[in-house]
Amino acid sequence: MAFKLPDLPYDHKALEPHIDGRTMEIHHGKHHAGYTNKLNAAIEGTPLAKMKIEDILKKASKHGAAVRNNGGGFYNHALFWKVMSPDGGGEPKPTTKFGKAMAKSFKGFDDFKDKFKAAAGSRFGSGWAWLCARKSGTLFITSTPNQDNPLMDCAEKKGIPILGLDVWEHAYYLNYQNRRPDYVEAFFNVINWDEVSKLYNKAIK
Ligand code: MN3
Repeated sequence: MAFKLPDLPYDHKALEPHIDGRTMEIHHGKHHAGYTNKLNAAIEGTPLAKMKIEDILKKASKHGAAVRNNGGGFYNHALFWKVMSPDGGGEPKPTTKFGKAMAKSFKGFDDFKDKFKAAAGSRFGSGWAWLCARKSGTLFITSTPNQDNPLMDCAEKKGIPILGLDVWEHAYYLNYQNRRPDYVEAFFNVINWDEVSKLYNKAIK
């Protein structure tokens, strides 16, 4: 097996009341596991089986729908679990490299929050909202449809994702039904800014 479903870094219920345990259980154990299994089936016996997921995604448009959708689903969810924590929330530390990049790229934390919420809210149907880094160190917000992400050659805006929010209905429907804005607002209570900061430092290396 080329790719392995990563364990959740916390208990299913750890993000309650913001994200409920049953949703996390199905989302990780069924949806993410499904993308992982289907990705492995799609690349089995091909040269892709020996490649890093990031390198596969960079040429996503060339590999066909199964690799694009399931490779994206595998990568996106692995990032999503990492950037959340029961100890999350608040704001990034202003003195770190990442904190300084945030201050440079947005007019304060509320400006960032408004723009991120707008990206998550305006994505029609299923997709993701992202905070991404450019190699130059600046940050930008974007959204992608389906399981696409900003690493992909077919993305509208390309960059290195350091924070992602799943806005597929399967991510919030049990607890929030049609109230996507409430789910997006709740996400801010569990963002693991220390991890996002680490991902930023890695991205600009
Ligand atoms: Mn999902």
